[in-house]
Amino acid sequence: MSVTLYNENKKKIGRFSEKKGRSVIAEKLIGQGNYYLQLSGRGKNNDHTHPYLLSLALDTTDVNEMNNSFDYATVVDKMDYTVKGTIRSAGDQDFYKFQLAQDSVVGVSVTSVPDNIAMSVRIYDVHKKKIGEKYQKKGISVLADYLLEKGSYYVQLSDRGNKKSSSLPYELKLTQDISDTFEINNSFDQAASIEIAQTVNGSISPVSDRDFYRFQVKKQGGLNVIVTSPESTKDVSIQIYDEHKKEKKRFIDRIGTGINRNFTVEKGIHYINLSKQNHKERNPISYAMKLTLAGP
Ligand SMILES: [Ca+2]
Ligand SMILES: [Ca+2]
Ligand SMILES: [Ca+2]
Repeated sequence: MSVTLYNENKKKIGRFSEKKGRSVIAEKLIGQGNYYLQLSGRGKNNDHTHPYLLSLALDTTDVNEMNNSFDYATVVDKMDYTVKGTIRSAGDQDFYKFQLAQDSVVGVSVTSVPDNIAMSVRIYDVHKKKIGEKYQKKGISVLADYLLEKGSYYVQLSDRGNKKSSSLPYELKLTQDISDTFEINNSFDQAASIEIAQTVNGSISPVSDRDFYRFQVKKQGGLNVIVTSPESTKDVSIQIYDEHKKEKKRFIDRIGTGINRNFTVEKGIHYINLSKQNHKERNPISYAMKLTLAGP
């Protein structure tokens, strides 16, 4: 038996067939509208007087369908809100769209992943350019963080092999962290301007966060760098650059015990960069930093 599905324009959109005497059981994700089904024997000379039974069932439990493309993305307008969806047929793609009013660290968590689905999560910017991708083995939650500038973004969820399907819902949740007010400061060009003797409260987020600050030294002297983070035992890498972005100093210290370093700097613009050092910390490392300058 062969079963062919057509849309209302008589365009074939699916074909399912089985060997002689076998039932055909198939699923297809389709939007609202009119359709045709064509049933036939696969070969010639196989007519039979025995009637077949045809039944159609409709599953409309995933209220977000059909969100299979950017243009039909389901809008998620609340953070910390759980959205349920299903990867309901082979090749199903679920698109969601969200907006950020300010630069943020956005957490994307997909949990309750059905046992047979290897969940794939992709993030796109407003121009539909992919900016991140993460996936897991079958049945495993995907947790990812992204440092994003304000604007609109898309999340795409799918089975990694585009083959599996489940009627069980996954749970998608977006979270937003705006605690580091100096973000986004991940490059020299984005460096936040600070003053000597200013106390800077920042945070190194679990993503590939780098915190760049720019400061001016009015005359050559001894720079003292103090960074403290009482709650963290992790190693942090600190780099100092001159105004030509040339590295002048680099050290890796355990932040929890308090970092306190002194060295001589020339007059002029300098940059300092803090980042985490080779560890998979799942929590943000909040820190306080103060630079002071002693005369020659
Ligand atoms: Ca779906
Ligand atoms: Ca940061
Ligand atoms: Ca940063």
